[in-house]
Amino acid sequence: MISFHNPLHHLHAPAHEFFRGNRVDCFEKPARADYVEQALRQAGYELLAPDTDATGALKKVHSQRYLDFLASAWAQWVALDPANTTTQPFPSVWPVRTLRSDVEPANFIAKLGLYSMDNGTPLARGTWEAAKAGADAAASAAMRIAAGAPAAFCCTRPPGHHAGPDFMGGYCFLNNAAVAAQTLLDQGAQRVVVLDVDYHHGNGTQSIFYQRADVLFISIHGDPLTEYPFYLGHADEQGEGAGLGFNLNLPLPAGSSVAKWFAALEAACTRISQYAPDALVVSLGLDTYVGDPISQFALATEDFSTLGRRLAGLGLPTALVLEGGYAATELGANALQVIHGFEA
Ligand code: Q9C
Ligand code: ZN
Repeated sequence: MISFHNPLHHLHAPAHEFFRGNRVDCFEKPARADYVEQALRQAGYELLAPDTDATGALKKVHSQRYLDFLASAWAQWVALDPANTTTQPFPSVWPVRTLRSDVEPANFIAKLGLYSMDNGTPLARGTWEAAKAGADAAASAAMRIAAGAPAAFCCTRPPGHHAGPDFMGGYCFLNNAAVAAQTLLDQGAQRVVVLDVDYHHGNGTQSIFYQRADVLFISIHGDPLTEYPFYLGHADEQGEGAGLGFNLNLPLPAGSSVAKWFAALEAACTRISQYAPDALVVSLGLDTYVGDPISQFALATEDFSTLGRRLAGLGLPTALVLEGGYAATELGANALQVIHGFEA
């Protein structure tokens, strides 16, 4: 399978995040992508550098003011105090119900809150450069399948599926899967499916495409009543306006069995075939793994091969985009199983 990597992912290396009130080492760390790249290279895959500029697609899935903020955020942070180069900004105030989000404040931390859904998405010196190169990698994978390749894999971090039209969240800044889907549409696809199999609901992707019929979004995830992102991902969210009927959420209780998970995958595949899309983008979160430190499903490494085989069975040009997965040392083996299963 054609595979792209993000040669700049190391530039996004925040030192800590918040977990239950404490500052802890980041779960979403550079070693994650390193392990995946290493596993792929050992198995004989070449990792290509991005060859497509995602800027055009980014402007269609994110607001300009959000993109402008993200590109300049680190410089704004350091401008407040030169000593800020050795620390990270975190938001502390958000425009929740009744507060205005149409006026961008001048205060940097207030801007950071405006463009964030949580305080769990640390922004660091090279975040923009890394996230942009990741979006380029996702666009590059989409371009290959648009040009006739049966499948392409995009190994990147930071992940993307929690990033919405104008906000970051859940370790995500730019929505790589949305960029891939938009790129396919821009290359002539009429209908694209984004299937999100990350443990966490892909709220950003859902929100980006919620009113559109040209992208069917389907997500299998831990029930948001108890799992992040909490405020989206319920079964009654079916899309709105022209997008009504083009959003399918399949939440499962935390701790659900592997059999339950694959039953949900079958329901997703049935809907995908009915939609008859031109292409498929998979938000490939591997945090459904039994050993994941922050998630509660139970897939074993061999189950990822079954997933890959089932996805291939849809018979669609497919771009696989890495999302979450925090059992870093096993991430390479798990990603490789999906690819091997797909190619079997
Ligand atoms: N601080 C993805 O898998 N909070 N994001 C977890 C630990 C957010 C996961 C609690 C989890 C977001 C792409
Ligand atoms: Zn996740």
